[in-house]
Amino acid sequence: LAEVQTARPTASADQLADGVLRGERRALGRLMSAVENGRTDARATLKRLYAHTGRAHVVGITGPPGSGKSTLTTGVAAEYRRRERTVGIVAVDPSSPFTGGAILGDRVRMMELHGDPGVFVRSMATRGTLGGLARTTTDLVLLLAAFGKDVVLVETVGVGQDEVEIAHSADTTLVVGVPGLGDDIQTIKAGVLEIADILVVNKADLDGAQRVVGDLRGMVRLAPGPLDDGWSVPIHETVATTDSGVAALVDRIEHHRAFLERSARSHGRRAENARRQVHAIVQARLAERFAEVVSGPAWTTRFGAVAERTQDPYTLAEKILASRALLPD
Ligand SMILES: Nc1nc2c(ncn2[C@@H]2O[C@H](COP(=O)(O)OP(=O)(O)O)[C@@H](O)[C@H]2O)c(=O)[nH]1
Ligand SMILES: [Mg+2]
Repeated sequence: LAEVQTARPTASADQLADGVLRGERRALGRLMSAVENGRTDARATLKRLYAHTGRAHVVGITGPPGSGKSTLTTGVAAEYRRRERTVGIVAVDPSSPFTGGAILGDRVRMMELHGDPGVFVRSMATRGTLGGLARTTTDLVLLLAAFGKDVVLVETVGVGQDEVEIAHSADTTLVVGVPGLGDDIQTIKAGVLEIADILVVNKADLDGAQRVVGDLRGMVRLAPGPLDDGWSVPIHETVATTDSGVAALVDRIEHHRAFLERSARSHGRRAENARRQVHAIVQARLAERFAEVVSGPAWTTRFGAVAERTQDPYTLAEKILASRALLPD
């Protein structure tokens, strides 16, 4: 009986995994919640599903708040649907129309996607998810890929460390700029060239769009794109609200995908992304283990000794490492 009971969680994880592979939306939703809640039993399922996740093309869409990322994401998704490709969307944006921040016009368009069985939308309203934003997002993307989506769009805000990490796990990353950012162009500048495969100037209907295009063109000329792999980063103008330039943007994404497939370096790029991913997992697990290991009054005393300079932090850290206490049970 004991054996049966310990086997049970694994069985249900397997059932959920099978459900996802069969395309059951309910199983997918349940697993996504488990991942978002940082449930460790979701790991077993992710392990099983990983082998089934290589087919989807993952497109990251990032940029400052209000630049039109959600509108653009909707347009890109709709265009992919017209091309008979299925789409998953992960929106990591607290003010996203996907999470209720939309003006009416956007909502209506969004609802069209919601009624389409070829589209699955998941939004994460909070940045403070257990297990870290980038990890959680990457796992949600993985689930949508296992679910069989041809394309997975990931909307994130800004170009902070999390976005850079998410971009590294995407196949194609769009960085969205808009006119009227002023000095913000400097802010995106720092991270942009490291992660952008395609630079999008949205709101091309507004004054100043040409200046942004010019600025970006100057920046791109000064620095090579990610990995310096022979891809020259295009600058693409769109008006997401009217879908102007959106079909051509999808053409460019497909062009980048084809580039990756034929480029000898794409293998290296994927391996490098895998290395980053394993690094992130090891870091997260070590942090978890560390927190478990150093709890309790004995440790309070040890840290107190470091604070009072009767013990140095290096020796204490080395003792922890040497004790192998950080290794999983
Ligand atoms: N004029 C103009 N407005 C746009 C365009 N794209 C989006 N918007 C508007 O910009 C606002 C923010 O859009 P949203 O997609 O929520 O931006 P996000 O915060 O980057 O996701 C909304 O009011 C959109 O209707 C565009 O190309 N031109
Ligand atoms: Mg948004």
